[in-house]
Amino acid sequence: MLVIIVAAALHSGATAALADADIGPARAPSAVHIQESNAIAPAWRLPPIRPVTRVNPRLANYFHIDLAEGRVDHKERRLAQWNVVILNHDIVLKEKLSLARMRQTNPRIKLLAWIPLQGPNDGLAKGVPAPGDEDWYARRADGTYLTPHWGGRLMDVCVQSRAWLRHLLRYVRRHCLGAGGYDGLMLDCLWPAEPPGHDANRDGVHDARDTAAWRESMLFLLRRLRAEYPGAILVGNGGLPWPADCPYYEYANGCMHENALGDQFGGTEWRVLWNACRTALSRISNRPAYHLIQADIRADRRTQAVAADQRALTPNDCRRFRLGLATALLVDGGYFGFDRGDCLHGQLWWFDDYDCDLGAPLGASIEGRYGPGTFARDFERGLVVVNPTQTPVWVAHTPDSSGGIGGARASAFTVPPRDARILPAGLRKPAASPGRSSRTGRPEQAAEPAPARLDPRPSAGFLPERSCAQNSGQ
Ligand SMILES: [Ca+2]
Repeated sequence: MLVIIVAAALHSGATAALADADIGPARAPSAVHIQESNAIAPAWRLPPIRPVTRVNPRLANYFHIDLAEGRVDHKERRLAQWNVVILNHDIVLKEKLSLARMRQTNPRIKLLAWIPLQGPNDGLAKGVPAPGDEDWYARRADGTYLTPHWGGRLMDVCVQSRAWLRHLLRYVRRHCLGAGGYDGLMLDCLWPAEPPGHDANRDGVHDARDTAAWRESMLFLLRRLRAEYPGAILVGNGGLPWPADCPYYEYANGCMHENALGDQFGGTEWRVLWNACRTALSRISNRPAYHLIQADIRADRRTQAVAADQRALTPNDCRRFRLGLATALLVDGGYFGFDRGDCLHGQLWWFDDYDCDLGAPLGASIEGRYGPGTFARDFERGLVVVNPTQTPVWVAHTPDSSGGIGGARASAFTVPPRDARILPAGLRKPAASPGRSSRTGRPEQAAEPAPARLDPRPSAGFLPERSCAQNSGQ
């Protein structure tokens, strides 16, 4: 059981791709193609400890693994710099972390308990039967156990009248969602379907009835949680976001897109990120939406072993960072995180880009202002431009023009292909005329305002030339 506990604690995330090919040891570092000569000195640093007043960007920290780099001073105040923090309750107990102290630093913070559906952490392990005829582990049709790439065994969410999920509900009630506890849960491995080969209904064959049984068990969990905790934030992680027809959306606040723009879960293209984001947000109604865009350094065929020791970001890491961060800013309900990735989520990586408070959005995102296929969004104190196309986009300094960036005292700049820029500025006010409606973002969002005048006061935030890829020695 100890092995299982340790392995589960090391598990970060979720993937529906649980084929046996994924279960073997990590590839040797020699297989990784990283242009180290292009690597840029760290780019990240420890976050500040000051009270949080930032409105945008909205940030999420998937902080559930206890790593040496995460054992820092003022840990609560540093973690509180993110808007959403996902915490492993084992670590909270072990380090005596105070949720109240985090809320003192950031009164609007949302703290979610990490609930690993596929592998108990220490607290959840108590009371789980050992392997045997009466266990709660997932099996194939031939009776053999299913093993995930993080080790241990997968859990069966159906067997014995959903004994594992009932156990989990008792844990949540007792340790997570009581008074003074977490604001909600991040249900890891909340997959839309059973892992490949799992005989979920234990009838000796693997077929569509197993998918139905799996989903119904997950819906049982979600319905119970929503009924008992109507105001709780319930977010699930299925690796890639849930598909549009997934019934979980009815009860959840949203889902995570793990390894966004990375190559581990198959979502390298921006269009995958954008479509999934819009789909997920369109399915959330009657409660606050949380779509967690969790980008990381698992890209360019970088293995987990290499990601664990990475000390710098490559230009491509920085590009994906900017693209993910800016994309999250295009929508309401988008939250951005950036770390080492699957099985390594536990960083306090802070970037200059996070220090610029853009304020509130002045409207929905706008498609095409800076060229076909581009997206932009105006904020009280800045402008976001996303260029997912294959050609550079020129954003000109055009004072008082009808389609430009108002009176910003900034240099004109280029947004390279498949990249993004955020231009901070002084306080902007919405113009009186409503402008045309946006074709992007959430459908209920306000119409695009006419371009607003920018206060010429210089900003201390990150100008395009100071964004991630250009930083060094931070
Ligand atoms: Ca079956």
